[in-house]
Amino acid sequence: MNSDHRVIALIDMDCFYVQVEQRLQPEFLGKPCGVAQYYTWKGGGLIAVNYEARDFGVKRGMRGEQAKELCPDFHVFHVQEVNGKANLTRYRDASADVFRVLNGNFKLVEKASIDEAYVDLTDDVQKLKDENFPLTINDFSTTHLAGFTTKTEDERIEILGKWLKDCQLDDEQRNLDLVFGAYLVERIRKKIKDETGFFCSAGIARNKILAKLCCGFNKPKKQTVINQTDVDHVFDQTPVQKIQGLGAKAGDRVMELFQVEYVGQLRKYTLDVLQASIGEKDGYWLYNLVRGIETAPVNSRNLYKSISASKNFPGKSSLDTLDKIRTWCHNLAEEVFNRLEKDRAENKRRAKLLTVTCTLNTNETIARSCPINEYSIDRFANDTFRILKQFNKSPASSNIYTPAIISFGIGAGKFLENANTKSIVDLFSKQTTKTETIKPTENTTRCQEYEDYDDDDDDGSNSEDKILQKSTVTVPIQGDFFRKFQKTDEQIKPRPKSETKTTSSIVSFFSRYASNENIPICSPEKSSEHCTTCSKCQKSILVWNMPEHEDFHYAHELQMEENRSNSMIAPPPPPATTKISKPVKRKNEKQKSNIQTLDSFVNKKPKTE
Ligand code: TTP
Ligand code: CA
Ligand code: CA
Repeated sequence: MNSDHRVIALIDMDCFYVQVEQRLQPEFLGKPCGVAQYYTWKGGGLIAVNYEARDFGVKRGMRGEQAKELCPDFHVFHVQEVNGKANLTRYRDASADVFRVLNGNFKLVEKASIDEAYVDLTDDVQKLKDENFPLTINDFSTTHLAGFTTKTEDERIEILGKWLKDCQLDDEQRNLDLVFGAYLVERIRKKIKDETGFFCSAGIARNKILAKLCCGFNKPKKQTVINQTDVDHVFDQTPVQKIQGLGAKAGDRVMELFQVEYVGQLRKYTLDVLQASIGEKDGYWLYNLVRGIETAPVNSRNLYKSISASKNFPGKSSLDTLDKIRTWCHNLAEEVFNRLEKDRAENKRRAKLLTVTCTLNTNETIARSCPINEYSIDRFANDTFRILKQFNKSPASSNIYTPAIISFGIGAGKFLENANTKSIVDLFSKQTTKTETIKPTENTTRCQEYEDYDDDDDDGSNSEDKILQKSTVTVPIQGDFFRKFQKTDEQIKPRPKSETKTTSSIVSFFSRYASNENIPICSPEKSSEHCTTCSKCQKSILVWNMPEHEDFHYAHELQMEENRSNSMIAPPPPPATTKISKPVKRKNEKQKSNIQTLDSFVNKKPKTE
């Protein structure tokens, strides 16, 4: 399929956690509210703020008390705590409600984070087109066009009216599919609201990157379309870092290398120069992207890759006795167990690998894995305890644990799909009596996270004595990455065409920087007692956000993988000199609407819905 003819939507819930809390306590609907973690210093740090509060200048990362100074009526909800740690169950459940609606209505839905999803609408659009489905301006009550600023509802209707007419009259029908896509998204957003109570916003475009970009243009409760014919104009005003995949370091590098600020400025570079500068694949991807072409598919993967629970124990709260460690092994095991059981019932799969990550007060971070033979709190807790005990330097007879643990987490991953839930117990019941040996892997520190674990040979068979070692073993948190980064600084420079040569780097340019992209970090003080350092991006993350944070990495890594693989099969790019047609009307440009003629838009068949 020619990717340029796809219609992709990105649907993102508005101030999600706040809406989840308001659904439970509707008396707060319409009032300025936020969600804070714990009841700590100055009312806790805000991780979500609703739009009523944003009007007063309240922002994510502020303290509850600070918000109240700006907005005296501000109400703070607090993230639930179980066993002294934050519990995100109610947000995950609410997310599942939303995904149920999306999955019930569309075939291709990809979970991008706890509150956002990509939907490929191409086939649904085609069906509407085939039946000449009639549309009027009334079908687009919350739709906006990227690149057009409208101050009043009259202006919006005027511009939209012109858009509907132009799309219909355009012989090449470059934007017509987007009209139908926008209609479908108006409908599904209403359905989400009706069935879950939650408002959301959306972006509609020809590809995921454009859809993600424009989703944020008109929030909340609105949707934005980027016409393919307006991409140049929109990109001329889009800072490089606003593009998914070009945020953080990757974006910095691109801006520095090519001396650009806005995406549109990259159009002046030929394919050869881009490829010579940042590698064959990434250069090709970027060349196409700046022309509005991007082919990453929507993958209908809605499940978490791992289920984990973690907790920080800073300063005096560090775990320095075996008793404390045993207690917390049990608490975290219980959380992981409950979520795994729920996941098994809902998703018919089971996790094969348990990974324990822990940071000692020597600042060493350790990760060890062992097979999961059965879902059991005691089993998870015992395995975790056994792993942690291996790093204890105190005499075996003592209750003291040294060095003390300042953070640890348990994660279950490597899911076996379509697992027969009954047979899981049967499968392993005979073997549970055997003595399990969990030996430490080599004495490594600062390992990669378990998502990177690579045990391709494991097909769910249950080798009791199998010691699953981390294939990638040791990856220093700092060192290789930064060395590579510095090397890159020197090596990657735009070269004149005459000097260009194609390169095929194993580690592609963007994948080196990908992990810093659009990650839900919490901005409260980095020294916050509830922050932990993500070993993938080195950002300070609130402990209870780690599961979602990991999912963001996962989603992003997938995205980057797709970008890479798709750039190989993307259609050949147009020559650098190809002109892309400009939109006729621009920002603030008044256009005459003829609302009466809009009823004739697309077709005159009576509406059936
Ligand atoms: P977002 O979609 O980034 O934000 P939001 O839904 O609150 O607001 P918006 O209307 O601008 O989309 O994140 C979704 C939820 O994820 C958010 O409600 C709370 C949680 N979250 C964190 O816990 N920490 C973070 O750093 C971020 C960004 C989000
Ligand atoms: Ca959101
Ligand atoms: Ca989001």
